[in-house]
Amino acid sequence: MELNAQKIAFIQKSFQLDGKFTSSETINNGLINFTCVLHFEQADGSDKDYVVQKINTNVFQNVEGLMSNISGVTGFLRERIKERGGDPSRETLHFKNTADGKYYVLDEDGAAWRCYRHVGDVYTCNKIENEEVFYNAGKAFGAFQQSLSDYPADKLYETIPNFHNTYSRFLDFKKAVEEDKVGRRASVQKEIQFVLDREADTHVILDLIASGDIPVRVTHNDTKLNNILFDNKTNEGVCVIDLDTIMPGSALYDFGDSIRFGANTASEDEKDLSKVSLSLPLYKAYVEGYLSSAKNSLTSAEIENLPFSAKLMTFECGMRFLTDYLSGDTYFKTLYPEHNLVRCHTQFTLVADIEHKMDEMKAITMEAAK
Ligand code: GN1
Ligand code: MG
Repeated sequence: MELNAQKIAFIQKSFQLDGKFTSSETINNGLINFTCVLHFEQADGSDKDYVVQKINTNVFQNVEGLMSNISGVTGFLRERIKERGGDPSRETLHFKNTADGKYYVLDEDGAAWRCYRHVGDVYTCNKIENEEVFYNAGKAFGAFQQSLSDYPADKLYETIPNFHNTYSRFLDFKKAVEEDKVGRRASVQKEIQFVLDREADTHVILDLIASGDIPVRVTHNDTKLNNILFDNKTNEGVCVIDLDTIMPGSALYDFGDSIRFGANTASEDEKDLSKVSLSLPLYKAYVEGYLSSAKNSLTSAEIENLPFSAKLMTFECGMRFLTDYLSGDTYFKTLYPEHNLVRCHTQFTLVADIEHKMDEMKAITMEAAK
């Protein structure tokens, strides 16, 4: 998808952006929203850059609720950042509002758009080349969770109900198997069995939450490596982005999802499964970084379950890819017909590898938590 001149003019006017539009680039990191950067030349010759997103309203049906969460959370973070002497213009997102004070605008086709200031001198990462960067990712997500520890959870609208309720995801999966909408079921019997064999895992964290052993916190819920901006010079994680799924949840969901994506030795859609494995050095780096900022607020049940959460979040994501494959690829963006199945295979290969390495992961976690 490309933005045409008419759409760019509409966005510029709606969000009252100064300057003359010069160029744009699409960012292909996310599997849900459309994202691009727009450059505007200012009267003094300098550039002002904005990130513009078309919100996927198939996934986020209440845009008003979604954007009210995001403006609430970024406003809250801005105050925390100022208190600790940080730079709020780089360390949290700054959404632009429209003339009537809204943080999104609907175009003539009813599509919802939003816009935030581009943060400069940073990079994003889809694959970790160096352990220090992954340590910094853990530190940044741990600190993000800490900063939101006293955010009033009752102010948050649940943007996607049961987002990391793995049991409810399992029921959705079984329904997709039963319905077999696009006739793919017969070709994925092995994958279906892989899920069925692990049903017991799907309610472990839910049970711990229900018994009160694990607290409900305000969590990010989509802690992929590419949802952090790293500083070009220091490699520190300066800003956590993609705030669409901030909801009450478990710290374990955030930890586990970071490992799923970032400690995989291959990409999320690698076709050569011999390249897919859980890197123990990367796991160690992330645990150490995460605990360096979050340890004091975690309960012992949370710490003990960090390795399991890596398995569970990888399993849940693989099951979601398989569910979408069985349902005809209606949720995640796909680039080719088997894309969701390829992603499912990488996730399940990683789950099996995590199962083999569980004892080592537990030992690393306990050592880092000392
Ligand atoms: C989606 O939008 P993105 O790419 O950051 C998805 C996550 C999945 C991830 C898999 C709202 O995240 O839950 O883990 O793809 N986000 C939503 O790559 O469903
Ligand atoms: Mg994202």
